[in-house]
Amino acid sequence: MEMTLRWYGSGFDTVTLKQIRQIPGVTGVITTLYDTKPGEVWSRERIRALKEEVEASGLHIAGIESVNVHEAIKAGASEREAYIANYMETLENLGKEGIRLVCYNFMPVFDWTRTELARMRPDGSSVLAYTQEAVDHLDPEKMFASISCDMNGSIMPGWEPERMEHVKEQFAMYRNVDEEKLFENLRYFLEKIMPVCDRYQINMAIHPDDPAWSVFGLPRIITNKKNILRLMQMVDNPHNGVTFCSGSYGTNLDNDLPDMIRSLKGRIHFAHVRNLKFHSPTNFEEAAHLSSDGTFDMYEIMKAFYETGYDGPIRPDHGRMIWDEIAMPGYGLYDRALGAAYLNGLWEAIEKNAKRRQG
Ligand SMILES: [Mn+2]
Repeated sequence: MEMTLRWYGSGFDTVTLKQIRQIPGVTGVITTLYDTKPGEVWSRERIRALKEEVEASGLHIAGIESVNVHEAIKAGASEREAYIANYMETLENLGKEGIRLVCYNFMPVFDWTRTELARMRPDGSSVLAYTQEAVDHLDPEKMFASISCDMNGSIMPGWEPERMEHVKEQFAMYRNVDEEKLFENLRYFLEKIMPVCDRYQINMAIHPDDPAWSVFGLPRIITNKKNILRLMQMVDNPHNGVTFCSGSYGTNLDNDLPDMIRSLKGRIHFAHVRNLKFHSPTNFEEAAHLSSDGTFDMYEIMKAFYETGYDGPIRPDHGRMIWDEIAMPGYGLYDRALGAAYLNGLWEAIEKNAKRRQG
């Protein structure tokens, strides 16, 4: 495994490459061209410039999060062919620059959903939180407004203003799309792009839906073990793989995270590891990474990665806002650095124990 940190790029991120380089054990970043829109082709020149900037700091690009999938592809609209062709061109350009990992999601209209971006915890830190009750009382357009008020001046991934302007049209696109149809559209997309992935050895890694159930009546499919295994079999190519995000699959307490990691052996190409604290099954907040601060057993999660021979990038996921840092909610430096150090510590202990047992 390689420990990495997500970085949004100069001009977008409050965290610098120099700071990331100083987190012990972090050798790579997971980054993106943050000012590109879904459906746009990423030019080779811009990818190379990003790569050179990262490498000049002593780090490297361990993967892209995300190359976003255009809504027409997800909804299966007639314009999808052109957008799939653009996506393939972007993959080709990434491949030519030696980038081998692309994270994406297939959530209709909304990306991840939280109902609070700064819930106060008893220790004075603030975290992202979710209650189903709040979503049930909100209309989708108000959701955009309340999220955008609270971004600390930043634009959060998946909540870009351009995207917000077209909520109603986007909902209309999914009128006839149920879960089966969404699976079919995803299969169609993956089958089209697999030849490019094969040529350049690019691992596609689908991020789970967050929360792992339907919101606002929209279909969601990347939510549990049964569905993700179905997707792996549907397009049975090792380049069709998974971003295992413990905090997203973990929103549904029925998901047994270590068991899922073991079941997906060989198909996990990227991992987001974080903890959640549940107050009820539909009311949770993002805790510190430490097991005792939340609901998940982080040792068992890391052990499952170790025991399945996982060798891809891991990144700590959303952190708490601590020590008066002002940053994009979930993406400050301090708590994610603590998360990286903690996860590295767990890994070292698991690895040394395993090697000693082997004698
Ligand atoms: Mn995630």
